Amino acid sequence: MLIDEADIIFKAGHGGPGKVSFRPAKKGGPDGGNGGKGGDLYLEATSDLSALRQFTHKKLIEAENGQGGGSNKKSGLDGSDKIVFIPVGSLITSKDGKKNIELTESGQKILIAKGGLGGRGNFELRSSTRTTPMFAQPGLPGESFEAHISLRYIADFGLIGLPNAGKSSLLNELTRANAKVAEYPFTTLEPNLGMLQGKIIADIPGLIEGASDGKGLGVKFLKHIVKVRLLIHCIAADSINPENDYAVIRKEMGNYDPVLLEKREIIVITKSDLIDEEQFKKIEKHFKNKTLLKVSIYNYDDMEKFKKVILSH
Ligand SMILES: Nc1nc2c(ncn2[C@@H]2O[C@H](COP(=O)(O)OP(=O)(O)OP(=O)(O)O)[C@@H](O)[C@H]2O)c(=O)[nH]1
Ligand SMILES: [Mg+2]
Repeated sequence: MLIDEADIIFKAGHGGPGKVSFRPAKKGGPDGGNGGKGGDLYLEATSDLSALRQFTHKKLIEAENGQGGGSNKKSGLDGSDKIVFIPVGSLITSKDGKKNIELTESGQKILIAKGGLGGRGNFELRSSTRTTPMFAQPGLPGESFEAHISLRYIADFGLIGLPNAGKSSLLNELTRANAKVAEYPFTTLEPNLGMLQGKIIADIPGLIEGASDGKGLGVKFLKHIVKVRLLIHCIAADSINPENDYAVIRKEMGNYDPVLLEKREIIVITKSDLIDEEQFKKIEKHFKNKTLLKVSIYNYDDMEKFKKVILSH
């Protein structure tokens, strides 16, 4: 199951305490060092959509605390920063609803909670009136951020179509994604994302008749199509009835939300190596006034042309 929501507390590191210490000599003055700073906590967007899974059992994520100061004016080590990977397209809302942060680009990094400052040791706390402080400062607590994270799919392009149409294969060819491909339907159970020249392509699990009523993997994925800028509707070249394949998907989209039917789309006849030019012409006749493209993952020129067409949108 794809986790697309999570409640989580992010806590930056606590500053380390300052040290109270004195030089061992007879009249030894104060020499307690400062505490180290607590680690900062960052969120970084990743193209791995399943990244929210890490929060299924963890509700609190903390950066490291700063270490306490030592004798001989030795400062404590700073706590190391922590980076938490969050799927691109996540919306992070603070529990009080006041802060909204969106991670829209893979690699984007934000500071979500700042580490607390270390406390000063008694060496630094000396002054002309207080030459031998018997105390030191505790470190300051790190910031904490109580967040609700919800995953939204903001892909530029969405590969849609019946199961087994070759959607994941296209994603793998176009991007460095490593989506599972197999010769049976419903291979893809959760959307996969890939990046093509800075644009995100989503491979959406196959839809079937009745999807809008919850059949197959159904509605869960129709909602993701809403966010996509261009639909790439995949139809297998060796289908018995390509026109019907197309109509089935369009019907489900319309049933779910008629707005989907107004989205820009291109139609791609996949696995075109399985048919000849004449058969393609026949298919073409059924899709007058539509942008139609044939593509085979085994044909380099096809793939290059396909890339150009989608990137021009
Ligand atoms: N001959 C040929 N076979 C292809 C091509 N593209 C994909 N296939 C095959 O078609 C089958 C289905 O491919 P997938 O990429 O898993 O299809 P899918 O649309 O992602 O399927 P689901 O995830 O089940 O919806 C696999 O056996 C692929 O090897 C192609 O261009 N030519
Ligand atoms: Mg697939």
